[in-house]
Parts: sequence; C-alpha cells; structure tokens
Amino acid sequence: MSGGFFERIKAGLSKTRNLVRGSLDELLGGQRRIDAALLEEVEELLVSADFGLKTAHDIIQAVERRRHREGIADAVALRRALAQEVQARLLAIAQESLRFAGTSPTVLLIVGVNGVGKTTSVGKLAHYYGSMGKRVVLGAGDTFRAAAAEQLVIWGVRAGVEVIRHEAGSDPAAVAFDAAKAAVARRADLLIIDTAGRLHNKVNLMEELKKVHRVLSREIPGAPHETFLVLDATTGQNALAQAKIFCEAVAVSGIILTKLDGTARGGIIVAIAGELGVPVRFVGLGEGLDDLRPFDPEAFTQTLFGPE
Ligand SMILES: Nc1nc2c(ncn2[C@@H]2O[C@H](COP(=O)(O)OP(=O)(O)OP(=O)(O)O)[C@@H](O)[C@H]2O)c(=O)[nH]1
Ligand SMILES: [Mg+2]
Repeated sequence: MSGGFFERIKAGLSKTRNLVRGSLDELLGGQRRIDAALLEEVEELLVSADFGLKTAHDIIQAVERRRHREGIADAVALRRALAQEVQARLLAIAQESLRFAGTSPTVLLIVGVNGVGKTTSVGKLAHYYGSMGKRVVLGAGDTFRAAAAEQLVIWGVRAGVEVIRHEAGSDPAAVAFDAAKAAVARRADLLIIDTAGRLHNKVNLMEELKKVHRVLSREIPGAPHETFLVLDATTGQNALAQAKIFCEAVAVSGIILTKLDGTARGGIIVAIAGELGVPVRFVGLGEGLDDLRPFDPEAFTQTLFGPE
C-alpha cells in the first residue's frame, strides 16, 4: 500500500505510462531519424495523452529548437530532451504540497464540480496530515445532499479526526463559521472544508463559495490560506475548462488531480501547468486512504520519459 512516491506513481500512472512509453518505443524503434516529421508524430502522441494542443505544441517546438542547437541524434537524447522540457514546465510553478500559515489553524478550502472526488480527497488529506501528527478538523460544507455530511463523517472516523456538520439544507457559510470556531477552540493545525459540487445553477455555486470564503476570512486572519480545486483526470480537457471557470470565481491556489489510476490522460497535469499556471499539489491514485500523494514533478516525468 504505502511505498515510495516513485513506485506508487508508477503503478497509479500505468495507463498513461503505457500509452506514452509504448507509443514512443514504437516511434523510435528501427533507428528512425530524429527529424521534424518524427517530432510531429511525438506531438500527436502527447496530445493523445491529453497534454493539450497548445502545451504539446510548445514542448515540441522547444525540442525542435534544441535539435537544431544541440543536435538530438538518437532516441536516448530525444527522451532526455522531452523529459527536461516537461519537467521544466512543472517545476516553474511547483509549490510544496500545502503551505502552512504562520499562525494555526491553516484553513484549506476544497472546491470542484460534483463527483470529481472532493469528499474522498478531504478524507485522505485528513489521514495524510493526521499521520504526520497534525491536529486536523473537517468542516462538512456540502449541505446540499443529505448523504454528503454522512460520507465525510465516515472518512473522519477512518482518519480519526473530528467533523463539524449541520443539518442538510442549512447554510454552508454557517458550517464554515462553526468549523472555524471549533478549529480555533481545539487548537487545530489544519481545518479542511468540504463543499458542494452542485447547486441549482453555477452562479449560485460560485456565490456560495465566495460567501464561505468571506466567513472564513472574518473568523481566521488570512483564511482560507489555500483553496484547492479538485479535478477528475479521466475527464481530460473538460477538467481544464472547469478549472478556468473556478479560477475566475475564486482564488485557486492548487489543484488536486484525482483518478489518475483510471486514465491514460495523465498528460493533463502538464496542460494544467502550461495553461493555468496553477500547480498540481496532490494526485489521487486510487480509492484507498493512502491513495492521495503529494505531486512530485520529477517522479512524474521519470515515469513517463525516464530510462526504464
Ligand atoms: N479510482 C479512483 N477513484 C477515486 C479517486 N478519488 C475519488 N474517487 C472516487 O470518485 C467517486 C466520487 O468521489 P467523491 O469524493 O464522493 O466526489 P465529490 O466531488 O465529493 O462528489 P459530490 O459530493 O457529489 O460533489 C467515489 O466513488 C470515489 O471513490 C481516485 O483517485 N481514484
Ligand atoms: Mg462530496
């Protein structure tokens, strides 16, 4: 279950890895010359793994420039150049997985559309930071569905942390208020607030998130210190479109990319970096308590383009 990030991401990313490595092996077999035509095929391969049209094009242009400047004569040099270009784009915006505020509690707001894995990720984060010895409190800000708070309470029990909840249908901002009070009273290190993914319409959802945001900032200076948008990797470019809408409404400071284990579209991580400039902080690699890991750009790049 546990194991290093590298082993875990290799397994979790196996579909993307098989697509990228398998196709590269095919393209580069038979001692093919590294020329513009080959690079065009590599670009298509990156697009098929959801690196995004623009980002794939940028990467291949950079590799093409290097081919002229440094000479890229063989498959080994090409893989190395691809790895460097991808990694540079991820490292340019990389952040530690969670920036703790100078004064506790640090408040983390979790947003995203329905079904992407918000509540599951809140539970896994509670476990992750709880295991590190942090005192964690959860706020059940999804009051839209009756079962939502129940689901969070189950995760709270699994992770061994307290969950602040109200009746279904009550005001999420009131939950945020109580959760902030409780986190201060309990001297928590970290308060994580789950939110609803669906409301009657999109305007309502965004207005509600802004209200939760206002309440948190009134109760705890600087809160929410981080706002993570949860995106489902299996939805590919749709995830990117969602992200753009959320980033316009709330100050998203990081991305949690879930369900990487279920897709060959893991290149979306690079598209997010290239097009949104928001760092992926955690990746979801399965449904278990341990299956949320801090994102490591180097391990990701090595998994897709490294020597073995
Ligand atoms: N395979 C896999 N499944 C995941 C991952 N993260 C979440 N899921 C599954 O995705 C489904 C939806 O997860 P939730 O956490 O309920 O999603 P949500 O965003 O809270 O959904 P709403 O509350 O309805 O908006 C569940 O079946 C989870 O087990 C992941 O990293 N990998
Ligand atoms: Mg939920």
